[in-house]
Amino acid sequence: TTYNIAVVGATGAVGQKMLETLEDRNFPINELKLLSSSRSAGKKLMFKGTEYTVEEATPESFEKIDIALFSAGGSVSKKLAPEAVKRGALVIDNTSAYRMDENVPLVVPEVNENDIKNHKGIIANPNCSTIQMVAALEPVKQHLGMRRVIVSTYQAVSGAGNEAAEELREQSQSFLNGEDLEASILPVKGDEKHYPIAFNALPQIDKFQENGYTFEEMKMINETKKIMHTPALHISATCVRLPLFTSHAESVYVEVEEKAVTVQQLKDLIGKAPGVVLEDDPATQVYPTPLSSAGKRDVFVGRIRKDLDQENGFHLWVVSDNLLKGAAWNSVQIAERVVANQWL
Ligand code: 11C
Repeated sequence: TTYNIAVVGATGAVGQKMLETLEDRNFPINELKLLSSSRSAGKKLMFKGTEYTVEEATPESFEKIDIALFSAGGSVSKKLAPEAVKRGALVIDNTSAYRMDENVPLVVPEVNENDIKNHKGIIANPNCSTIQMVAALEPVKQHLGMRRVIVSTYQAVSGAGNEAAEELREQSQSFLNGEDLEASILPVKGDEKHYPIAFNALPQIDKFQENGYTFEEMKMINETKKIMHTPALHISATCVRLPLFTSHAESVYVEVEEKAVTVQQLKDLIGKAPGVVLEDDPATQVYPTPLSSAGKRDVFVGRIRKDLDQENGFHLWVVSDNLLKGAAWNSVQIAERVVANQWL
Protein backbone atom coordinates (compact mmCIF):
# COMPACT_ATOMS: atom_id res chain seq x y z
CA THR A 1 0.00 0.00 0.00
CA THR A 2 1.13 3.56 -0.68
CA TYR A 3 -0.18 6.81 0.81
CA ASN A 4 -0.93 10.36 -0.28
CA ILE A 5 1.26 12.59 1.88
CA ALA A 6 1.16 16.36 2.43
CA VAL A 7 4.00 18.28 4.07
CA VAL A 8 2.82 21.64 5.41
CA GLY A 9 5.70 24.07 5.96
CA ALA A 10 7.81 22.25 3.39
CA THR A 11 10.25 25.14 2.91
CA GLY A 12 11.07 25.54 6.62
CA ALA A 13 14.00 24.10 8.58
CA VAL A 14 11.91 21.14 9.79
CA GLY A 15 9.94 20.74 6.54
CA GLN A 16 13.14 20.24 4.57
CA LYS A 17 14.30 17.58 7.04
CA MET A 18 10.89 15.90 6.77
CA LEU A 19 11.40 15.53 3.02
CA GLU A 20 14.94 14.18 3.50
CA THR A 21 13.69 11.71 6.12
CA LEU A 22 10.75 10.49 4.00
CA GLU A 23 13.26 9.93 1.22
CA ASP A 24 15.90 8.22 3.43
CA ARG A 25 13.27 5.91 4.95
CA ASN A 26 11.75 5.17 1.55
CA PHE A 27 8.30 5.91 3.00
CA PRO A 28 5.56 4.33 0.82
CA ILE A 29 4.31 7.47 -0.95
CA ASN A 30 1.74 7.51 -3.73
CA GLU A 31 1.33 11.27 -4.18
CA LEU A 32 3.34 13.96 -2.41
CA LYS A 33 2.01 17.49 -1.92
CA LEU A 34 4.29 20.27 -0.66
CA LEU A 35 2.40 23.09 1.03
CA SER A 36 3.31 26.38 2.69
CA SER A 37 2.08 29.85 3.49
CA SER A 38 1.39 32.12 0.50
CA ARG A 39 4.81 33.73 1.14
CA SER A 40 6.72 30.58 0.13
CA ALA A 41 4.25 29.26 -2.45
CA GLY A 42 5.81 28.84 -5.89
CA LYS A 43 9.23 27.76 -4.55
CA LYS A 44 10.65 24.58 -6.09
CA LEU A 45 11.90 21.65 -4.00
CA MET A 46 13.44 18.33 -5.01
CA PHE A 47 12.22 14.95 -3.75
CA LYS A 48 13.75 11.70 -5.04
CA GLY A 49 15.13 13.48 -8.09
CA THR A 50 11.81 15.07 -9.07
CA GLU A 51 11.06 18.79 -8.81
CA TYR A 52 7.93 19.82 -6.92
CA THR A 53 6.33 23.26 -6.78
CA VAL A 54 5.25 24.35 -3.32
CA GLU A 55 1.55 25.29 -3.19
CA GLU A 56 -0.26 27.58 -0.77
CA ALA A 57 -2.00 25.49 1.91
CA THR A 58 -5.80 25.85 1.88
CA PRO A 59 -8.56 23.63 3.30
CA GLU A 60 -9.03 22.07 -0.16
CA SER A 61 -5.35 21.10 -0.31
CA PHE A 62 -6.18 18.13 1.93
CA GLU A 63 -8.72 16.40 -0.34
CA LYS A 64 -7.56 12.76 -0.81
CA ILE A 65 -4.57 13.20 1.55
CA ASP A 66 -3.98 10.22 3.89
CA ILE A 67 -1.30 11.70 6.17
CA ALA A 68 -0.45 15.40 6.61
CA LEU A 69 2.77 16.38 8.37
CA PHE A 70 2.41 19.92 9.76
CA SER A 71 5.34 22.13 10.70
CA ALA A 72 4.38 25.66 9.69
CA GLY A 73 3.75 27.23 13.09
CA GLY A 74 0.95 26.90 15.62
CA SER A 75 -1.49 29.30 13.97
CA VAL A 76 -1.39 27.38 10.65
CA SER A 77 -2.00 24.12 12.52
CA LYS A 78 -4.89 25.62 14.50
CA LYS A 79 -6.52 26.82 11.29
CA LEU A 80 -5.82 23.96 8.88
CA ALA A 81 -5.36 20.74 10.92
CA PRO A 82 -9.14 20.47 11.60
CA GLU A 83 -9.79 21.07 7.89
CA ALA A 84 -7.41 18.24 7.00
CA VAL A 85 -9.07 15.91 9.53
CA LYS A 86 -12.52 16.84 8.20
CA ARG A 87 -11.34 15.65 4.77
CA GLY A 88 -10.15 12.29 6.14
CA ALA A 89 -6.45 12.97 6.64
CA LEU A 90 -4.46 11.95 9.70
CA VAL A 91 -2.51 14.97 10.95
CA ILE A 92 0.88 14.62 12.61
CA ASP A 93 1.46 18.08 14.04
CA ASN A 94 4.93 19.31 14.95
CA THR A 95 3.74 22.56 16.60
CA SER A 96 2.65 23.22 20.17
CA ALA A 97 -0.96 23.90 19.07
CA TYR A 98 -2.52 20.61 20.22
CA ARG A 99 0.13 18.98 22.41
CA MET A 100 -1.64 19.44 25.74
CA ASP A 101 -5.13 18.76 24.31
CA GLU A 102 -6.64 15.76 26.15
CA ASN A 103 -7.97 14.33 22.89
CA VAL A 104 -4.60 14.44 21.15
CA PRO A 105 -1.92 11.82 21.81
CA LEU A 106 1.57 13.32 22.29
CA VAL A 107 3.95 10.66 21.06
CA VAL A 108 7.58 9.57 21.14
CA PRO A 109 7.38 6.03 19.69
CA GLU A 110 10.12 4.61 21.96
CA VAL A 111 8.11 5.78 24.99
CA ASN A 112 4.35 5.70 24.30
CA GLU A 113 3.70 4.26 20.85
CA ASN A 114 0.42 2.73 22.03
CA ASP A 115 -1.07 6.15 22.75
CA ILE A 116 -1.30 6.58 18.96
CA LYS A 117 -4.28 4.18 18.97
CA ASN A 118 -6.44 6.77 20.75
CA HIS A 119 -6.06 9.43 18.10
CA LYS A 120 -9.10 11.25 16.75
CA GLY A 121 -7.36 12.55 13.63
CA ILE A 122 -4.50 14.53 15.17
CA ILE A 123 -1.29 13.19 16.74
CA ALA A 124 1.09 15.75 18.25
CA ASN A 125 4.86 15.63 17.91
CA PRO A 126 6.51 16.93 21.11
CA ASN A 127 9.01 19.76 21.46
CA CYS A 128 12.54 18.82 20.39
CA SER A 129 14.21 19.23 23.77
CA THR A 130 11.47 17.11 25.39
CA ILE A 131 11.75 14.26 22.88
CA GLN A 132 15.44 13.50 23.39
CA MET A 133 15.12 13.67 27.18
CA VAL A 134 12.15 11.30 27.46
CA ALA A 135 13.77 8.81 25.07
CA ALA A 136 16.79 8.66 27.39
CA LEU A 137 14.71 8.58 30.60
CA GLU A 138 12.14 5.94 29.54
CA PRO A 139 14.36 2.93 30.40
CA VAL A 140 15.22 4.58 33.72
CA LYS A 141 11.54 5.09 34.53
CA GLN A 142 10.56 1.57 33.46
CA HIS A 143 13.23 -0.32 35.40
CA LEU A 144 14.12 1.91 38.34
CA GLY A 145 11.20 4.31 38.82
CA MET A 146 11.71 8.04 38.58
CA ARG A 147 10.82 10.67 41.16
CA ARG A 148 12.63 13.86 40.20
CA VAL A 149 14.18 15.39 37.07
CA ILE A 150 16.13 18.66 36.84
CA VAL A 151 17.30 19.57 33.34
CA SER A 152 19.41 22.37 31.88
CA THR A 153 19.61 22.63 28.11
CA TYR A 154 22.20 23.85 25.61
CA GLN A 155 20.11 24.41 22.46
CA ALA A 156 20.96 25.04 18.82
CA VAL A 157 19.66 28.06 16.90
CA SER A 158 18.01 25.93 14.19
CA GLY A 159 15.25 25.26 16.75
CA ALA A 160 14.18 28.84 16.11
CA GLY A 161 14.19 28.30 12.33
CA ASN A 162 16.28 29.21 9.31
CA GLU A 163 16.23 32.95 10.09
CA ALA A 164 17.84 32.35 13.48
CA ALA A 165 20.55 30.21 11.87
CA GLU A 166 21.18 33.03 9.38
CA GLU A 167 21.39 35.52 12.25
CA LEU A 168 24.09 33.43 13.97
CA ARG A 169 26.06 33.19 10.71
CA GLU A 170 25.94 36.95 10.09
CA GLN A 171 26.72 37.91 13.69
CA SER A 172 29.69 35.50 13.81
CA GLN A 173 31.09 37.10 10.69
CA SER A 174 30.56 40.60 12.11
CA PHE A 175 32.17 39.64 15.43
CA LEU A 176 35.28 38.32 13.69
CA ASN A 177 35.42 41.48 11.55
CA GLY A 178 35.29 43.59 14.73
CA GLU A 179 31.90 45.05 13.77
CA ASP A 180 28.82 45.69 15.94
CA LEU A 181 26.38 42.79 16.21
CA GLU A 182 22.82 43.31 14.98
CA ALA A 183 20.10 41.20 16.58
CA SER A 184 16.54 41.08 15.27
CA ILE A 185 15.40 37.44 15.73
CA LEU A 186 16.73 35.78 18.88
CA PRO A 187 15.94 35.06 21.62
CA VAL A 188 12.33 35.16 20.34
CA LYS A 189 11.22 36.71 17.08
CA GLY A 190 7.95 38.01 18.52
CA ASP A 191 9.34 39.41 21.79
CA GLU A 192 10.30 43.03 22.45
CA LYS A 193 14.06 42.85 22.90
CA HIS A 194 16.69 41.01 20.88
CA TYR A 195 20.20 40.04 21.97
CA PRO A 196 23.18 38.74 20.00
CA ILE A 197 23.61 34.96 20.00
CA ALA A 198 27.13 34.84 18.47
CA PHE A 199 29.73 34.06 21.17
CA ASN A 200 26.95 34.36 23.75
CA ALA A 201 24.44 32.27 25.76
CA LEU A 202 20.80 33.35 26.08
CA PRO A 203 18.74 32.02 29.01
CA GLN A 204 15.47 32.56 27.15
CA ILE A 205 13.84 30.22 24.64
CA ASP A 206 10.29 31.27 23.78
CA LYS A 207 8.33 33.82 25.80
CA PHE A 208 8.23 34.20 29.58
CA GLN A 209 5.17 32.88 31.39
CA GLU A 210 3.63 34.38 34.53
CA ASN A 211 5.49 31.92 36.78
CA GLY A 212 8.92 33.17 35.65
CA TYR A 213 9.62 30.12 33.46
CA THR A 214 9.81 30.38 29.68
CA PHE A 215 7.32 28.56 27.46
CA GLU A 216 10.12 26.22 26.30
CA GLU A 217 10.78 25.28 29.94
CA MET A 218 7.06 24.72 30.61
CA LYS A 219 6.82 22.60 27.44
CA MET A 220 9.59 20.34 28.75
CA ILE A 221 7.83 20.06 32.12
CA ASN A 222 4.25 19.51 30.94
CA GLU A 223 5.00 17.41 27.86
CA THR A 224 7.29 15.05 29.81
CA LYS A 225 4.53 14.29 32.33
CA LYS A 226 2.03 13.61 29.52
CA ILE A 227 4.29 11.46 27.32
CA MET A 228 5.69 9.39 30.20
CA HIS A 229 2.31 9.13 32.01
CA THR A 230 3.90 10.55 35.17
CA PRO A 231 1.59 13.40 36.30
CA ALA A 232 3.18 13.47 39.77
CA LEU A 233 6.79 13.68 38.60
CA HIS A 234 8.86 16.45 40.21
CA ILE A 235 10.47 18.20 37.27
CA SER A 236 12.06 21.54 36.57
CA ALA A 237 13.90 22.96 33.53
CA THR A 238 16.22 25.79 32.51
CA CYS A 239 16.51 26.27 28.74
CA VAL A 240 19.47 28.11 27.22
CA ARG A 241 20.26 28.99 23.60
CA LEU A 242 23.89 28.61 22.50
CA PRO A 243 25.64 29.58 19.25
CA LEU A 244 25.34 26.10 17.72
CA PHE A 245 23.60 25.38 14.42
CA THR A 246 22.44 21.80 15.02
CA SER A 247 21.64 19.50 17.97
CA HIS A 248 20.46 20.24 21.47
CA ALA A 249 22.49 19.04 24.45
CA GLU A 250 21.07 18.57 27.94
CA SER A 251 22.44 18.07 31.42
CA VAL A 252 19.82 15.88 33.12
CA TYR A 253 19.70 15.09 36.84
CA VAL A 254 17.39 12.20 37.69
CA GLU A 255 16.46 10.65 41.02
CA VAL A 256 15.30 7.03 40.85
CA GLU A 257 12.99 5.15 43.22
CA GLU A 258 15.13 1.99 43.49
CA LYS A 259 17.85 1.92 46.14
CA ALA A 260 21.50 0.94 45.59
CA VAL A 261 21.50 1.45 41.83
CA THR A 262 24.96 1.51 40.23
CA VAL A 263 26.25 3.59 37.33
CA GLN A 264 26.87 0.33 35.43
CA GLN A 265 23.21 -0.67 35.84
CA LEU A 266 22.11 2.66 34.44
CA LYS A 267 24.57 2.40 31.53
CA ASP A 268 23.30 -1.11 30.72
CA LEU A 269 19.66 0.03 30.71
CA ILE A 270 20.29 3.12 28.60
CA GLY A 271 22.61 1.22 26.25
CA LYS A 272 19.84 -1.29 25.47
CA ALA A 273 17.05 1.26 24.99
CA PRO A 274 15.60 1.62 21.48
CA GLY A 275 16.65 4.75 19.61
CA VAL A 276 19.30 5.54 22.23
CA VAL A 277 23.07 5.10 21.84
CA LEU A 278 25.42 5.02 24.83
CA GLU A 279 28.67 6.91 24.20
CA ASP A 280 30.22 6.95 27.63
CA ASP A 281 33.83 6.22 28.48
CA PRO A 282 35.62 8.91 30.49
CA ALA A 283 38.87 6.87 30.39
CA THR A 284 39.06 7.36 26.61
CA GLN A 285 37.21 10.73 26.53
CA VAL A 286 34.16 9.26 24.82
CA TYR A 287 30.96 11.32 25.08
CA PRO A 288 28.51 12.76 22.53
CA THR A 289 28.60 16.39 21.36
CA PRO A 290 26.27 18.46 19.16
CA LEU A 291 28.66 18.09 16.21
CA SER A 292 29.06 14.33 16.66
CA SER A 293 25.29 13.76 16.75
CA ALA A 294 24.24 16.14 13.93
CA GLY A 295 22.66 14.38 10.95
CA LYS A 296 21.90 11.20 12.95
CA ARG A 297 18.50 9.95 14.01
CA ASP A 298 19.43 8.54 17.44
CA VAL A 299 19.62 10.08 20.90
CA PHE A 300 23.13 9.90 22.37
CA VAL A 301 23.89 9.62 26.10
CA GLY A 302 27.17 9.96 27.99
CA ARG A 303 28.77 11.24 31.20
CA ILE A 304 26.54 9.01 33.35
CA ARG A 305 27.60 9.43 36.97
CA LYS A 306 26.26 9.22 40.47
CA ASP A 307 25.45 12.32 42.46
CA LEU A 308 28.00 12.79 45.22
CA ASP A 309 25.39 13.37 47.96
CA GLN A 310 22.01 12.05 46.85
CA GLU A 311 22.19 8.26 47.04
CA ASN A 312 19.65 7.63 44.24
CA GLY A 313 20.56 10.65 42.09
CA PHE A 314 22.34 10.45 38.71
CA HIS A 315 23.63 12.94 36.14
CA LEU A 316 23.40 12.33 32.37
CA TRP A 317 24.46 14.22 29.23
CA VAL A 318 21.88 13.78 26.45
CA VAL A 319 22.48 14.98 22.88
CA SER A 320 20.43 14.68 19.68
CA ASP A 321 19.83 16.36 16.33
CA ASN A 322 16.96 18.73 17.14
CA LEU A 323 15.66 18.75 13.57
CA LEU A 324 15.71 14.92 13.21
CA LYS A 325 14.71 13.04 16.39
CA GLY A 326 13.56 16.38 17.79
CA ALA A 327 11.21 17.03 14.89
CA ALA A 328 11.25 15.51 11.39
CA TRP A 329 12.35 11.96 12.24
CA ASN A 330 10.00 11.64 15.22
CA SER A 331 7.09 12.77 12.99
CA VAL A 332 7.98 10.35 10.18
CA GLN A 333 8.53 7.61 12.77
CA ILE A 334 5.00 8.19 14.08
CA ALA A 335 3.74 7.91 10.48
CA GLU A 336 5.68 4.64 10.08
CA ARG A 337 4.15 3.22 13.28
CA VAL A 338 0.65 4.30 12.16
CA VAL A 339 1.10 2.55 8.82
CA ALA A 340 2.74 -0.59 10.27
CA ASN A 341 -0.03 -1.02 12.87
CA GLN A 342 -2.84 0.09 10.57
CA TRP A 343 -3.85 2.82 13.00
CA LEU A 344 -4.90 5.19 10.22
C1 11C B 1 13.62 25.74 20.02
N1 11C B 1 12.45 23.87 21.01
O1 11C B 1 14.69 25.11 20.06
C2 11C B 1 12.30 25.04 20.20
C3 11C B 1 11.77 24.76 18.83
O2 11C B 1 7.38 23.85 20.22
O3 11C B 1 8.01 22.80 18.46
C4 11C B 1 10.52 23.91 18.81
C5 11C B 1 9.28 24.67 19.11
C6 11C B 1 8.16 23.72 19.26
O4 11C B 1 13.55 26.95 19.82
